[in-house]
Amino acid sequence: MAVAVKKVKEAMAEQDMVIEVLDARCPMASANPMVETLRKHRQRPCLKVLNKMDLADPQATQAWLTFFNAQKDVTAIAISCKKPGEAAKVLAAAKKLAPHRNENLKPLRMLIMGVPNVGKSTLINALLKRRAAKVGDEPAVTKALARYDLSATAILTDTPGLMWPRIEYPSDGSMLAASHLIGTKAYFESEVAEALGEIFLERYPQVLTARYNLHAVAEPQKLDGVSVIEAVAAKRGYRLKGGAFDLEKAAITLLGDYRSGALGRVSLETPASRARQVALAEPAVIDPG
Ligand SMILES: Nc1nc2c(ncn2[C@@H]2O[C@H](COP(=O)(O)OP(=O)(O)OP(=O)(O)O)[C@@H](O)[C@H]2O)c(=O)[nH]1
Ligand SMILES: [Mg+2]
Repeated sequence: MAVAVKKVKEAMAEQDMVIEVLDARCPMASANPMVETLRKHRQRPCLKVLNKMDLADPQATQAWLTFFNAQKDVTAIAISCKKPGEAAKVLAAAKKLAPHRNENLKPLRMLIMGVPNVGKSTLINALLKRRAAKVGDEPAVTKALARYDLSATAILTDTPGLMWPRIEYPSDGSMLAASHLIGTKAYFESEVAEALGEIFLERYPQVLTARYNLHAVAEPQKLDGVSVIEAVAAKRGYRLKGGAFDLEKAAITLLGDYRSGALGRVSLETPASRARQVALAEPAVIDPG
């Protein structure tokens, strides 16, 4: 990872702009703060691509686009790399963001950055219209920087997914893990599923009720992340030998249902929930009078 960071830092000097791929379901939790630091240091504009929009809540995505588009030197768009033709939007927006490039003489050089498994290489393949970069539904598929000439006027550089040393908010860690943006060895599925259950209880309780018959396991006011997992186990008939719920298995099912889109188009955060999260985490200011 340290080597990859060093290489990306070096590469930034020879790029005109950054295309930062974010997960539309959790755009801020999936934003590596290093991307902003590095690109600002070199004064490079940034196209934020909210990818996997096919899985995200359209209302939340719209709110995030408004949020990011208000930032300096930033354009934000939402796409689904898996839908044919959508990647073209990326190139059009990128060209607008760096108009100073004289297309005939100097090609536009775009550095694709983002956390693991967010869809960077899928985006590259969609732009190239061929399977040039290796992709896979697990973090850390791309191992090294790779340059792809899209045309005489556009060059793309794929990068390995980068994580940063310290995730400031624990809830960001849960969102990253739930969305399969970090490797399964780095967390306990039961803990992440519990956190995901809490988010769903707050944001989409009706989805849980419809799919897992939530109210069969507890009174509405007593529901928490664990009861969501219990509901999954009850609904699916996951039991251990003694008859207790197999919560481990149910946790994996809940995560799988979220990741596959079986729970519908859902987002784990919005600009408003993010603002609340930041406000709650801030230490209380004591007025010395
Ligand atoms: N549903 C959905 N899945 C997508 C989309 N874009 C990419 N994926 C899937 O996400 C997974 C990861 O894609 P990659 O392109 O390998 O991700 P990456 O960012 O290059 O990952 P690393 O190389 O590991 O950093 C694959 O299973 C893709 O099929 C999208 O728009 N929607
Ligand atoms: Mg990749």
